[in-house]
Amino acid sequence: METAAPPRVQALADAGVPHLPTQYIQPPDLRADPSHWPRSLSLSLSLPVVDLSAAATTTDAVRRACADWGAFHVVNHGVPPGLLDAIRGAGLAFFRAPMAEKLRFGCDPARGAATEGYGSRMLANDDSVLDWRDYFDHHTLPESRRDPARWPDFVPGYRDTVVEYSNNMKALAERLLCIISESLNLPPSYLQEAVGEAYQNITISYYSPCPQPDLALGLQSHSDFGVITLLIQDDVGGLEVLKDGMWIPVPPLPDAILVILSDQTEIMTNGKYKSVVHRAVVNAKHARLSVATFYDPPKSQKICAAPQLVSKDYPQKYRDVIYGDYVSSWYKKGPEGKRNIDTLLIEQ
Ligand SMILES: O=C(O)CCC(=O)C(=O)O
Repeated sequence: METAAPPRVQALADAGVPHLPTQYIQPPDLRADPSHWPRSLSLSLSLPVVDLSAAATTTDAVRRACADWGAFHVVNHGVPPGLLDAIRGAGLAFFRAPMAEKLRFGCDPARGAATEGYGSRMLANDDSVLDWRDYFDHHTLPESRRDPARWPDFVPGYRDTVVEYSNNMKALAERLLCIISESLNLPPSYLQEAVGEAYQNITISYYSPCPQPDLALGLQSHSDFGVITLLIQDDVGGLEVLKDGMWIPVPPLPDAILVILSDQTEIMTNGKYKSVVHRAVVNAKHARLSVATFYDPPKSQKICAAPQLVSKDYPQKYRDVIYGDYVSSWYKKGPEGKRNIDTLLIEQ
């Protein structure tokens, strides 16, 4: 939940604070360690790129990427590059606008965690270390939740761009869920039907230049709690995924869209595909922008392992869960790593 007057990271950065305020200082074991970067680069570890136009090989490539990484880039995805530029441009225009304009669209503190609007704080509890990030969250699906009047009115074309982007991301997420289902020998519509009516939020994150980037995180380590996240970033870089205990940078790939598997997919696939832990690091010189589109079940939906993926040799890994309960517990505990999904583990 937002406090009445949340500190805006961008305001701190614009004021030129020379040192990182204490609330943003991560404990040493959670800080980004630049010494990891050359190591992962020298191992040439980089996220798979899947060509969605290569029909013959796409399913196999998705299977490998989901099993090995829980994340992958897609290219030739059918979303016009101009639309990717437009949503990034709209976001940038919002964050570059005067603070007074932005504050007219501030998150409503009375409506709890993850409310729609301009925010700076992910969790309700005040004592957690804060992310060096501001964001704008849009509720975009189902259409009954979509109210463009809650989105900025001072950036020309902003609202139309968000609507068009939302529709394109819905179509792409559905297409990907078909391919992911097929990659597990499930009927193509399996995952989409198991999810039910899609809930979609679009979060534009803005990471201001940070006075002491080695002490802070733009966004702390987490796995997403829904089904699938589609992410685009600008050309600055800062996203990292955790693979085999090592943080691997995910440099921006022009016009590609990053697919991130989230916790409900891990539950539905009985752990055959894992949600990926990721975080955003910051830097001293450049602001960075990303746009994350979350595809989630309704809060009332019961999520469980696909029966076809449960056997004597491969028993059910996670307890069934009502999605709304999962989200509440995520917000109560905080994201740190994947400990939320771990609470559903069934002792074997
Ligand atoms: O900014 C990024 O690259 C990561 C964003 C993200 O992980 C999120 O919004 O959940």
